[in-house]
Amino acid sequence: MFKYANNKLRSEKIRITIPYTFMDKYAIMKFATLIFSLLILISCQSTPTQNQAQEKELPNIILLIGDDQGYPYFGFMGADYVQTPNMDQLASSGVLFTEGYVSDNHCRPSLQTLLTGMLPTDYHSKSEEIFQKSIAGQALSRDSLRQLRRAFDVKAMALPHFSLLPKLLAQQGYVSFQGGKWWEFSYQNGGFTHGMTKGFSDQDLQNTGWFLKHMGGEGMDLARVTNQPVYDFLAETTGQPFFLWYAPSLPHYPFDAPEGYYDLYRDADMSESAKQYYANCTWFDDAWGELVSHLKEKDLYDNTLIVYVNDNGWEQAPDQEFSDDPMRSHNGGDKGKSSIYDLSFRSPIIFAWANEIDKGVRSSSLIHSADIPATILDYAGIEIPDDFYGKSFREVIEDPHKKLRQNVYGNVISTRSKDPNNVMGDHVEGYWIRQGQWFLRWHLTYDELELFDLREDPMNNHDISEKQPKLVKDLHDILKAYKAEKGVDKRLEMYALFNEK
Ligand SMILES: [Ca+2]
Repeated sequence: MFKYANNKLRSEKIRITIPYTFMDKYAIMKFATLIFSLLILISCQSTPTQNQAQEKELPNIILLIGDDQGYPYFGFMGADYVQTPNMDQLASSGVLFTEGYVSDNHCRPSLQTLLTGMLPTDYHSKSEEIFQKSIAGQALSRDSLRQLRRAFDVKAMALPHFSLLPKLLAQQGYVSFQGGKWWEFSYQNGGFTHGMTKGFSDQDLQNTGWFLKHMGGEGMDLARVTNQPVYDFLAETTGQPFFLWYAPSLPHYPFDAPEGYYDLYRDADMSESAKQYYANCTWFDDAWGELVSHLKEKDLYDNTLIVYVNDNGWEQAPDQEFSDDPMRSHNGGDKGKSSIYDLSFRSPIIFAWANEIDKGVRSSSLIHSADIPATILDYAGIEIPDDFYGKSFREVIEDPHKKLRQNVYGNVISTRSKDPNNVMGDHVEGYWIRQGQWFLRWHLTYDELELFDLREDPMNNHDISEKQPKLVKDLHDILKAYKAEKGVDKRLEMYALFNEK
């Protein structure tokens, strides 16, 4: 594990970080006070023995979520030019699904899937219904409607109406903590018992920097500044099974890793943007390694189910230089984030639990990120709600030769713009599907239908649709059926309303 507390730090934000040594002392003091309080509490109360036995059998659960981490850029995925020792350790300590896919090409909808087990299009259909009910019978001007709809979206007012992972886990006595990126207003709004993101006022939304509040506010300090709120939560809730949503905004922009991480790449034969991006990848890895050390120190590691997934893809090969490119320095290469290519959706997915799951297993089974919350509920002994799209992969984790999905597919409502100055992208209708070695992209708005052979062409550089008309038709038919079933994604109507005038 790397330690850079004494190095000269590169980012302004990090310069105000409390050194780890002080943090540790502070944590020990708080922990000692807490233990003392608990001892007093235990002497006054007795917990039913049955509850204690039941709680002991439940695993703690950590959902470890990367932000803009391209699937190739890990040591365990074969990238010897990126240093990710702690993630390599995690991948080898459980079952690694190398062919995992997330539900969208950018963060918010992809994270909503992890929270609700639903596809983004279904999530937004239900959200729209809830909004319509909330305004039923009111005569609203178009302007008032737009303002109400925007507030409803930004404050994630539909969310409490869904079957949320932390709330479901609470049925079995789990306490839960939200840390990191969080677009859903506050941790309480997502059903967590504890968390970092506190929400915001209407006034905050008028101020400069409101977008940072919208992205997660206080939560954005996780890993980039400190893991301490997580350690405080674990100390406060000792003895109860916990669910931890650990979603640092890393390796996401800004590429401002402390100098020690950048030094690992300084003399490497690679572009400047690659050095900066990989330094952020190592920063994520190191924060995770520090949390693992803490769990081991507190004897919590062996009974913790750890699940890793990233939110959306990213393209940054060692020789690609994006430093002076306004679009790609914020979004990476064209095949990654906010695109409709394999790299935009693919993520390694890892399940590790020292007490229960076999080590060193690699599976090429297709798995969807919506399967993660379903699998977590299965391990926690909780029934999977009917509105979940995801399925439990527990049987595949126990027997990795099994296959539960023949294909994975989905739709997106935004992609990169053809206008190089429009870094926010265009609202579009787009679909994608992975089956076997094939990836088909259907950008309906731009009238593009392309097929790629991932075995020959993992970066999707050579469209072979003309050579495989039957396969293209079959895959296209699956997507047409999906489109017919789902109808127009409600997000397109919502953004059309926002953009009126
Ligand atoms: Ca992201």
